[in-house]
Order: sequence, then structure tokens, then C-alpha cells
Amino acid sequence: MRRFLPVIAAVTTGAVLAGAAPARAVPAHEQQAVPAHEQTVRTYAESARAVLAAPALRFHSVQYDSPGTDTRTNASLNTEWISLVNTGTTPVSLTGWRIVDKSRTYTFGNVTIGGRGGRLWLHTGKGTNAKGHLYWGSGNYVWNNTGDTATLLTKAGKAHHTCTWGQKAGRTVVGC
Ligand SMILES: [Ca+2]
Repeated sequence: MRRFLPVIAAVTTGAVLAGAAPARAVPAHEQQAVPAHEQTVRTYAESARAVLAAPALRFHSVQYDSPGTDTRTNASLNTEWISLVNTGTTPVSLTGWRIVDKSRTYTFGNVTIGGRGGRLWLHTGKGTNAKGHLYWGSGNYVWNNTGDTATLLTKAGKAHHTCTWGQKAGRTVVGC
């Protein structure tokens, strides 16, 4: 496995490497067939690229730790939120999609998220749904301050994207 690691690392830093000067063209007489073991390495690189690519509709960020003391007031519950973004070109209907943690489920009603960077915030507490802002209606916090995983499920129940975080002193929000 050791020989695969530099290739995977190269994929993760591809954006930086893309700016490097192109290598010189290899003359025909120096070209060789790609050995089978190197083809295997390339297959691993393709797999890594597929795993790293986030879907167009995905978690954007989560304020898992409501700023200030966790008093469980509705105002405090609503400053705990998780946000979605849709970087695709077309709006997506979220009706029947779900956001889940280990034991709780939020099911989207008749909601559409706009395309080209459309955002949507799901607040933990109670409130009246408005454009871009939805309310879970929970009487307690959903996202653990000490670390948690949020999963976005499609209407068919397929895991579409996840957001995982750990605990870090002084931090209340993370990008997904
Ligand atoms: Ca929390």
C-alpha cells in the first residue's frame, strides 16, 4: 500500500499542482507502455478523486454549539443550526429528504433549495418556516458540542452527504 500514498496525496493537492509548469513532452522514442502496476495506481487515484468530490447539494456548515451558555431557551436553540448549499445549476426539491443524527430525524416538507449557491438553514428550536430558514421544533439541542455527525438522506433513504466534527475550545461553527 505504501506506494499508493504519494498518488492519493497528489490528488488532494491537485488544485495547487494544476498551476505548475507543464512537464516537457516525451519524445516518441522515450515513451513506454504503462506497466500494469501503475495502471492499478491510477485506478486508486480515480477512486480517491470520486470520494473527495462533494455533491452539488451538500451540507455547507453547522453551528453545533449555540453561542453562550446552553440555557435551552428557544432563542438559544435557534442559534444552533445546520446549513445546506446547492452549487448545482438547478433548484432541488427536498420534499421527503431527511437530516438525521444518531437518534433524531428532521423530514423536509414541501421545500426547494435554489441553484447556483442557494442556501438553507435548519434551526433546532421552534419557529415559523420562512424563505431559507426552517425550524426543527425541538425542545432540546440536537447537535453535540463534543462532536457529532449529521447525515443528509434522500427521499429514498440513501446517504447523500455527511458532516462530522469534533470538539475544539472556543469554536462554535465549522464548515462541512
Ligand atoms: Ca449543540
